[in-house]
Amino acid sequence: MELQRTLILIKPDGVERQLIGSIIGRFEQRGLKVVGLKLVAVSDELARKHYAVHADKPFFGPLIAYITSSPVVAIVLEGPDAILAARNTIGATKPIEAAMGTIRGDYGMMVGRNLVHGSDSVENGKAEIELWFNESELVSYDRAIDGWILEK
Ligand code: DAT
Ligand code: MG
Repeated sequence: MELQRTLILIKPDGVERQLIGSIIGRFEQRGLKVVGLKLVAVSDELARKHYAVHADKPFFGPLIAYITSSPVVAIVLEGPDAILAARNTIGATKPIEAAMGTIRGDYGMMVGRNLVHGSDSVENGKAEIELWFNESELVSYDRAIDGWILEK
């Protein structure tokens, strides 16, 4: 197992439906550590950069409108195989197809309102974390001592 970081977004529907605590709780209960956390009013520019790989898809316009429609919670999670652990906690892209017990399976119905984003690879995770966070906004967790490394 590899210690990884992943970028999680609680999208506008999750924030509007007051599911922030429930959603973060799912990740915490699994054992993933929060090493970055903030509420962000997403600019059109940030949204377009984040979803650049989908720029030529028919759903790109609505996707950008959705992600900029109210604040999102941006989170960096760390843990063993964090990318896969988080993706499996989130569930399939289409909530209708997501397994019960996953965030999308338990809270959603529509692909355009699927509550959470999670990075899909280590490489994309690194790029997304760089896009959403400054280094100074992140902390490190030392599993050997089971404690935070705080730079003072
Ligand atoms: P995921 O968010 O599971 O990584 P993705 O990266 O393929 O899924 O797509 C990004 C977002 O775009 C997804 O969360 C919701 C939206 N989306 C994807 N496929 C869609 C579709 N067929 N119709 C409408 N929206 C879609
Ligand atoms: Mg994706």
